[in-house]
Amino acid sequence: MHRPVVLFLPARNEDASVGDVVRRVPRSVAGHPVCCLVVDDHSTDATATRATEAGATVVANHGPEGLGAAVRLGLAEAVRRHAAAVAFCDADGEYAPEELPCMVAPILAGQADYVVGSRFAGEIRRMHPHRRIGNRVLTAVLARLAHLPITDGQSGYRALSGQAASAAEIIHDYNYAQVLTLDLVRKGYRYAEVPITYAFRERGRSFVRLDPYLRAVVPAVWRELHTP
Ligand SMILES: Nc1nc2c(ncn2[C@@H]2O[C@H](COP(=O)(O)OP(=O)(O)OP(=O)(O)O)[C@@H](O)[C@H]2O)c(=O)[nH]1
Ligand SMILES: [Mg+2]
Repeated sequence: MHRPVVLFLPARNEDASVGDVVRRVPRSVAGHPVCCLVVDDHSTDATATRATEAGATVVANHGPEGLGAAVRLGLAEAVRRHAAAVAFCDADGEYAPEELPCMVAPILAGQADYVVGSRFAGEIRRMHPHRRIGNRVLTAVLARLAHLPITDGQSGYRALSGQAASAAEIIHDYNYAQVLTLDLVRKGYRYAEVPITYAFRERGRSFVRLDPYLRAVVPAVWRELHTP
């Protein structure tokens, strides 16, 4: 019996889109059954119900803890299920679950341990201009810190080998984007990018606000870099 590929969706108040995203997840990838999890943080809407109706398994944090904490839990659940590969993407429809096979292919082939779906190497159907600039600037900083030709430091579509998932440490609860990459690269895991398609969310509400984002991310990156 093949080990599963786990795809988890962090979700907070995404009942308008989560069901559709779950239904589009492939049933299997390269002979591996796909297990779809939704990591819900006590959403105040029908996220958990819509996710369950669509066929996902819902796992929950103890309270609203943040996106970093949600990804930490998703990775732990995938490790517990002995996943051959684990991927995650937003539940808001910005990323295509149909692209899961491309995301995990370098991992299943043994060529990479950590794959980031790059919107800038792929196709961006819609992204606000200020977001585009912000992504470019933060990506340039991350590429420099990681000493890698990273083209999309803030992508919400990523995949890890089972080993990388069990070694990954996300040092703050707020988000994962930069600290997860620095953590895995510094531990020697092999990084790869694949081009993906992206379209800015049409429904629901983003958790990203520039000021709190930078206030949380900048000190966390500093701490990550100074952790032996
Ligand atoms: N479980 C959980 N999920 C969260 C939390 N905050 C955000 N999410 C989910 O994580 C995913 C990414 O958050 P988004 O708000 O879409 O962040 P973003 O993609 O950078 O911002 P947009 O481009 O505006 O969508 C979405 O599916 C959210 O519902 C949280 O505290 N807990
Ligand atoms: Mg999003």
